[in-house]
Amino acid sequence: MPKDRPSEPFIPGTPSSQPPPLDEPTDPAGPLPPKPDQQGPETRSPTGAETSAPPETVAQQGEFLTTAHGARLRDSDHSLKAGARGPTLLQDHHLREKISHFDHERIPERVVHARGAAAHGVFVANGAGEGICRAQFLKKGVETPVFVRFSTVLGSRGSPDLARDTRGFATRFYTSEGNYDLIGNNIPVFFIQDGIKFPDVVHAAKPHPDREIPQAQSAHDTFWDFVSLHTEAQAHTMWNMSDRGIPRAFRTMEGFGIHTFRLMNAAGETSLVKFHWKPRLGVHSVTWEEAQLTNGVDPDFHRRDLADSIESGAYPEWDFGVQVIADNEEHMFQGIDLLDPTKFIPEELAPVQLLGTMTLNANPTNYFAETEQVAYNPANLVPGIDVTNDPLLQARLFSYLDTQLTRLSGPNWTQIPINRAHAPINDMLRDGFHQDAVHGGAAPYRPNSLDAGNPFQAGDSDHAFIDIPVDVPASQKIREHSASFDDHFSQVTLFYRSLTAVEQDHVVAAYTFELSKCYEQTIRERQLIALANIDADLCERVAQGLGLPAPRPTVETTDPEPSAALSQLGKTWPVTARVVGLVIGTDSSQAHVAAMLEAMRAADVVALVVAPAGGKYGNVTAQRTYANASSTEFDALVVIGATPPAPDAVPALDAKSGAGDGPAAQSDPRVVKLLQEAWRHAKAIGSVDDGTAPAAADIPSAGVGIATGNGKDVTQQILDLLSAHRSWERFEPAPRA
Ligand code: HDE
Repeated sequence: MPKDRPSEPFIPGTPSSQPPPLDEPTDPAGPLPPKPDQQGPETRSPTGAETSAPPETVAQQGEFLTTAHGARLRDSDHSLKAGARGPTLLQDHHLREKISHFDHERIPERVVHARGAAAHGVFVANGAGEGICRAQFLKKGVETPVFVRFSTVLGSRGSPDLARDTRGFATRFYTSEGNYDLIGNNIPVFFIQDGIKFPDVVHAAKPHPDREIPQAQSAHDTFWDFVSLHTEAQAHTMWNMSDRGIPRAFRTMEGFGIHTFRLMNAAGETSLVKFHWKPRLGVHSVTWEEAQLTNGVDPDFHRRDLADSIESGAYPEWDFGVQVIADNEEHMFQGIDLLDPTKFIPEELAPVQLLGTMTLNANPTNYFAETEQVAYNPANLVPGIDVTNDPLLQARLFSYLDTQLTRLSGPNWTQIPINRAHAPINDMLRDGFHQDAVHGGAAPYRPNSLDAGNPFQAGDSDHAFIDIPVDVPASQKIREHSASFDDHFSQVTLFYRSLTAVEQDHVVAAYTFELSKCYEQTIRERQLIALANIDADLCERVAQGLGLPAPRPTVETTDPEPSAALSQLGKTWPVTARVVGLVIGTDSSQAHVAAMLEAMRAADVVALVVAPAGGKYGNVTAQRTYANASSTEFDALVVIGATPPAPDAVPALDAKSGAGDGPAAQSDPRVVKLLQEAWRHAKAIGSVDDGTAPAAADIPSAGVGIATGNGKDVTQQILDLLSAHRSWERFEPAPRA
């Protein structure tokens, strides 16, 4: 399945599989093939049968434009009129078809998770799951096609990728026993404990209903009003305020199933599990300032990163794993209520056991057909995997099916190509809008004898889905939650205390920023009480930033054992497809630039040349210019030689870096700005051949994360620095109380 990496030099993102000619083509020819990195859904019938139709023919075929009914069109550029200057005729059926279809191109966007990007891939099981789960796709060596959609929760479909928000991580496994959808997030805990509160939390977090602002963010009164009153939301909110809320890329995010699920093996033994996705590249984030800049300069940052890395052959990979807990009627584990989705299990208490690896290796060919129309459903379960009584999960089992009825216009959304199962479908669901299957037979009911009894119930045969029989405790019909759901703070303290000093500083800054955007002081004061219940120092520092007194806690605070696994810092990871900007001037040594490009590419790093203007510098092609480059698109920068002001520089725009005498005047102000931002964001910076820009940007040559020396040394140092993601040591942690 994995394709060869395209030959170098290669920059992903070209719009078409073939470079366009200058003049409009006029010789009839068939549609161009998709780009090599693209793949559509498998060509399956609505009932899951393989078809022989090549994928590229299922949307368009032949060289001539036709109507939707297949009649060739002589002309589609002019409407049919009574004379060249006369009125348009009602009989123009082609105009009507074209405009009418256009008028109906939009469908409702998802009420949550509207903004997303997706990719095709494959999951390969390592066999470690066979002992706990009978699902076929977990058997050793079994390869299962997957389609994964990542998303933000709050923003509308066109909102920016780097909103501070939770990310959706929805995976469909097209297994031989039916579609299995694991619809999780990049955060292991959820806002609410009971699904009935979902409309409340979403209404609070969405833009205010009167002005419909702010878009795609939680920094507003209604959000903080809700979470400070409904304190079970504090756990999730803390994760949002941490660096997890602003990921560097989808491929550097963890994924979590959140709820506890019940597995059953071939012998009928059951266990309780939490699902995890572990990214091979580590868990990394951007800084808040980068997030804000990126939302302006490249709102598609995450979407682009996913598509580009796949197109360039750097396939994102995750290990799939489970924390396994012995099944028990109480659904408890070491004091943690497994039915409470605002709680997680620290990995130190139950290690994640890996069951296989997922590789995303193809981009969709059509956003709407695939990414927009994919419709996940937590009720899509396969034999061996079942739900628990988590009241949040229970409500989801109703919601997803329901939402698709409106969003995809009727009950036959399972027949849309991206939603078709790869397992045979033999249901007795009939008719409805957009029925694609042509069912035969006389008896869509059972029992029947007219269709010879078909389809038969599978009974206890191997591949039948089993509702795992579990005892339901003696109970009373009641609208309440269990007392064990009442602890809203201890795990929030655990999470906060497990972060390193620099990560905690980010949390403090995030709370301070968000609350400072609220208009109502009472809401800030109320949230400060929640913070006092979490950690006194955190509360003190946020209160200081808001100019308010720090309140006393209202509950008994706890002192939990920190979990080292929760920090994102302190290890090294592969640098695959991280992006380095090589900043050059007109007189930079082309040989040195070419050598560094080669060395970076050999290390699987994407190196982009940032030059005074576009075009070629000897054999080196400029991919960015001083005018269009943004520091936020690079994980590291290397300046090669002098970078004097380019002709289009406007030094006076930046008095600090461009104007006057001294080193600043010797470097283009935009290069200086690139470096200053990279420095502020703790990114690795290198300089070879006496680059003038670092001095102009006031960057100390012996600073942490600064690489100097010859090109070879600098390359190695940059790769080493990148493997740790950032040089956070550059900054002193803020003083603690
Ligand atoms: Fe969702 N959620 N959700 N959710 N959710 C949807 O389904 C809903 C919840 C999650 O990329 C919707 O097809 C309710 C938890 C993801 O297409 C909708 C409740 C978790 C996605 C819906 C929850 C999620 C959705 C919107 C409380 C993490 C995007 C359109 C009972 C485990 C999937 C759609 C994609 C999407 C409802 C709670 C994750 C409206 C009512 C908990 C990743 O049906």
